[in-house]
Amino acid sequence: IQLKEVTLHKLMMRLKSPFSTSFGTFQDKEFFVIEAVGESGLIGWGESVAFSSPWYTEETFKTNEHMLEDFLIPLLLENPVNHPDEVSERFLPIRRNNMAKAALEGAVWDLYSKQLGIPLAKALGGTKKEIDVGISIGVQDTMNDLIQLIEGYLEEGYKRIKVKIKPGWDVEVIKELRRNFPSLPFMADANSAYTLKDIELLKQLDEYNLLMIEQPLAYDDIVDHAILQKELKTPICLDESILSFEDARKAIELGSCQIINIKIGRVGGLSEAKKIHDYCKQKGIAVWCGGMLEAGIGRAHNIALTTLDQFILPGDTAGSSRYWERDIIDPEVTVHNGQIVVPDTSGIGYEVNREVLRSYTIETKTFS
Ligand code: OSB
Ligand code: MG
Repeated sequence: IQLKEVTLHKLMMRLKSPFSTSFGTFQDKEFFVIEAVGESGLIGWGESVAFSSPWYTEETFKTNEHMLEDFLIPLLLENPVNHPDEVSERFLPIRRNNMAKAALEGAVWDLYSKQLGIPLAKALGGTKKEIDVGISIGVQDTMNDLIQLIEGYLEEGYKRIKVKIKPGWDVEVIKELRRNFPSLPFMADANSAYTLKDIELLKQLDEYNLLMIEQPLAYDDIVDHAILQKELKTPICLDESILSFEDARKAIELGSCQIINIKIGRVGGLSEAKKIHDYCKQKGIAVWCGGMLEAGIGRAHNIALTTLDQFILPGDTAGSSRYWERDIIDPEVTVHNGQIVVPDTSGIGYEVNREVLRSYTIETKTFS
């Protein structure tokens, strides 16, 4: 695979409704669509997932731009790669900046599978024809708002509900939800809002039969999570703490979690995501695919990854209409009975709609 030209499309898309977590609220999403043109003339698409502020990890939309322009794109234009797995190897001299790396690597994976004429899911080794999905709901103003939202999403068929919690919006909320929905498969995501000082509060969550509690403690911790897991019946799922295969191996070894949320951007690309998946399968650790409020291209990559067989729990990859007035792909991603049908055409399996893409574009830059 030799890239002839890479275009960065700088986009701004507004979420239909703001999304709140323990660390902040999102509404406008700035990101890059990466268009990588191969020597064959075929096009691979990638999407950067860092947000505008460094709240979730240290990366931002602007650090992604800097890394892509000044380091990553030049490294790939220089020489061909034989396989997409070589992209992350080529990027090894560059520390972290995983979301920038993943955005470009994703475009190469799409191009590679298009050159082979097979779906990206198949190129990754995935076999599922449809995937199960859940939905992640941000912190709401009132309990009533939250209950109504959940009822709506259950009607749409989502297989599990994730609610965001934070100090002051936690035990009471979970208790009320369990009272209202006695058999609902649901879970809580704290996005690192607690410390071990809150252990009594976190232990109270054990009473509500949650599927898991996601990232309760610090974003860079695996030691305290291991201490906490010993005190809880509820499985801990790590998100922010897992940035690589090595992180996953160490967390599993320490007993810091029983479940891992794999996000392609957070771990630096599809090749690393697959490595983590394979290791978790070997160790009997369940995984699911997390989300970064992606537009259609990122969503398509998530769908392809989720076809791997250790993705045994429903992920956060909801339908396009949960986020956007009009997504940038055709067809848009739709969910029926809590499932997304995996496309069977080559590459990511969705067409980028140029007209819609242009309508959200602030700037484009081409490198060759
Ligand atoms: O922790 O998984 C998270 C959104 C923004 C930042 C972090 C997270 C989330 C979500 C939403 O939970 C996932 C999605 O619907 O894309
Ligand atoms: Mg999370």
